[in-house]
Amino acid sequence: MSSERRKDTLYAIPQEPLADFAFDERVAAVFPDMIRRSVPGYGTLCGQLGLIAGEHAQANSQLYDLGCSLGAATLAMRRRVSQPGCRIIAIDSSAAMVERCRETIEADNAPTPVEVVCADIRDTTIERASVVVMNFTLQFIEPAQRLSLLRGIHHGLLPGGVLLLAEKLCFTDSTEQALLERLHLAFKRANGYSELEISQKRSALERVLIPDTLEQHRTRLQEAGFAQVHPWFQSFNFAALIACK
Ligand code: GEK
Repeated sequence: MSSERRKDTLYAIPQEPLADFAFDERVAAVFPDMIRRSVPGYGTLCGQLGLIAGEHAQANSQLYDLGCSLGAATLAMRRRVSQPGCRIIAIDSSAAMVERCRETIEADNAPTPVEVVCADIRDTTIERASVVVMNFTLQFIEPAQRLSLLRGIHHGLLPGGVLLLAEKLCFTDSTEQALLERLHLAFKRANGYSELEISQKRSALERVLIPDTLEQHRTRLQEAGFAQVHPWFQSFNFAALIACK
């Protein structure tokens, strides 16, 4: 069965001990279903991201998808980029994701060339970039390493280049945190996840996915050199920003 149709039941039965969440073969096999049922607004966000990339792509430049997973953002960009001489570089450190991503990209016939690379984005040099996408990936990077990663991205962007950053957020205001977290839980329940699945996934992610507040993102992006930072989308506790060089 293709990964497009496989249901995420990874946390449906009790797991003891419960291992930290990892982007392994089991996750890659159910990833489209997992992300669609877990991240509110994901489909809308990917579509609009393609449109924004199309608006900012510069002729003869590179577009990056950092933490590409199965290439949803890469495909969204590829379908919208019409400028000549563009190339998309999709990078992920999970071999299981990269293998499936390559198959998806090969099956797509939009003309912009795509290179899918298995690498750690912390070791990647960004060059001649007009658009860099980091869709729900910075949250998996050690917090102490986030600023230097963003500095590298800023350095590799051309004048007028943009970083499209999407992340799960946390909030300093406890009422806002409680409300948006409750709505996210309701979203997962409405998408068929059981209480056991929700609580086991949450525990597995606890040490792996560390969210920041919108203010932390803004401050860090400015410190990395970005001249302007604008939120352009939010669904519950998930948001997308555009940071302009
Ligand atoms: C999407 N952007 O569908 N280097 C490279 N890849 C990494 C690293 C790293 N250091 N750390 C994590 N990853 C995608 C969704 S998922 C988000 C991105 C989620 C990769 C990891 O292997 C995984 O594929 C991806 O970042 C995060 O729009 O599952 O919530």
